Amino acid sequence: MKRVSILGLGYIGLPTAILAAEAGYDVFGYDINKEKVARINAGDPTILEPGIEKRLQIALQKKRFKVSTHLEYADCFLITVPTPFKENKTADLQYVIKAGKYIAQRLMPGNFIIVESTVPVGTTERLAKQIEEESGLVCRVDFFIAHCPERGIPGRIFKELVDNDRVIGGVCQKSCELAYSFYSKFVKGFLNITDDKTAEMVKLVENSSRDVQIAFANQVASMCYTAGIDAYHVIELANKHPRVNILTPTCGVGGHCIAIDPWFLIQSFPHETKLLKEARKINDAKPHHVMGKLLSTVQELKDLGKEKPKVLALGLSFKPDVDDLRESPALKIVCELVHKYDSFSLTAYDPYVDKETIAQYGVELQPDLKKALASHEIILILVKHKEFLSITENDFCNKIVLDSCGLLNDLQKEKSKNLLSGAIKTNCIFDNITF
Ligand code: SAJ
Repeated sequence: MKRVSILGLGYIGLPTAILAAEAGYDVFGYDINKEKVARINAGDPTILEPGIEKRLQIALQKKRFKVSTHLEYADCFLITVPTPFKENKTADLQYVIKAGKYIAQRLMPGNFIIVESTVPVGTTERLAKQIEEESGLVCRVDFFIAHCPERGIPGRIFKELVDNDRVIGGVCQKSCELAYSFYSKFVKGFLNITDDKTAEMVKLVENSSRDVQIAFANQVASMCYTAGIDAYHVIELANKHPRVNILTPTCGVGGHCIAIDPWFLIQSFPHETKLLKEARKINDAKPHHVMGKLLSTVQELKDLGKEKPKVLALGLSFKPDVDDLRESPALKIVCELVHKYDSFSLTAYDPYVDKETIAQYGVELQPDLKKALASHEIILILVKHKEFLSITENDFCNKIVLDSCGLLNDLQKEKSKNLLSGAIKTNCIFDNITF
């Protein structure tokens, strides 16, 4: 196995392509987006990930990696295309199906296909049948296929793709062997061998498990809010138990994985997924709770005679310390507040996203954190970027601070107990602590 074609050069496809090139494969990246292809070929990775720019440029210079809108013949085809869901919350497999079509046009006897995209249980088998029909080749005889779901978190992709254990789900022994041989060149984690359906299920239960755990954290937060106690402090103390690990309540669950993958199980197993549906409902409701809290705070301020309060939203990406805006609850909250209401003005600050990108959403981005804090009355903390740990007592003095992700608790821990004593009121969204 020498030549590898990777279909879909996004958050997983591109770093995987670079790792494969570094491991000595001749890697051909394929993407339908012409602009992206041109930028990647010019050494611009198009995504923010520590070290990616340099590693991409080296792979290009060494001629180990080429990117095109044309799919190259290869020994191994790797599918890393997105699998979003449709309006009715069922999996939209159009990109996987199209990837299968393109591969079928190039497939040669002995070739091998890996599906890394997250898919409903049974998809790899159906894709194998589709490719058999379209290529005239026979699966398990002429070509081989495995589902090997990715396990990488934006912001730490290179480390996680190398260090994490993986699951290799082949449709037959030879498929498992080929996938094992491909990954063993650059993965240090353990390569667990299983069948395709098991691998599909493993990936979906991993992400669904996280969604359920986040929903639990969000419910803890709601209970603490009603009880008038600090949820983040409660969780911190509960987590000191050796077998308890409650996650962090936030303004919602975003990204392309955790909020979507449970639906692939709900679609396939409607009677066995009551807990998953409830978790989705709880997590999807979070942005609305946050907006409700902001609106009532604005009203309180107006009742006190403030004409048009100025709100600063901190953080827009879907999670801390990344530029990724996909399905971001913070962005959703900010867009809805900006476009639906004119009783207050709202601008945002996020050190990871650029002004032009955010302007497309009709949102104004502040260039300087400290100046922005000084010129706004209400601070709505949406994402806990590490840069916000530089906020001091003075910055929050005489501000109304609404915290939806536990930054205040971290600031308080990081510095001193009385750090935020200057704030006139901190209506932490799901904790009711006044510092
Ligand atoms: N979130 C919370 N509270 C938490 C943790 C996360 O509200 O305590 C929110 C985040 O703010 C974010 C969303 O959940 O909006 C998802 O973030 P995440 O960090 O949990 O996960 P992703 O989407 O970046 O990546 C997940 C990972 N899966 C698991 O941790 C089980 C990653 O390993 C997968 O590779 C990825 O999905 C994927 O592509 O499937």
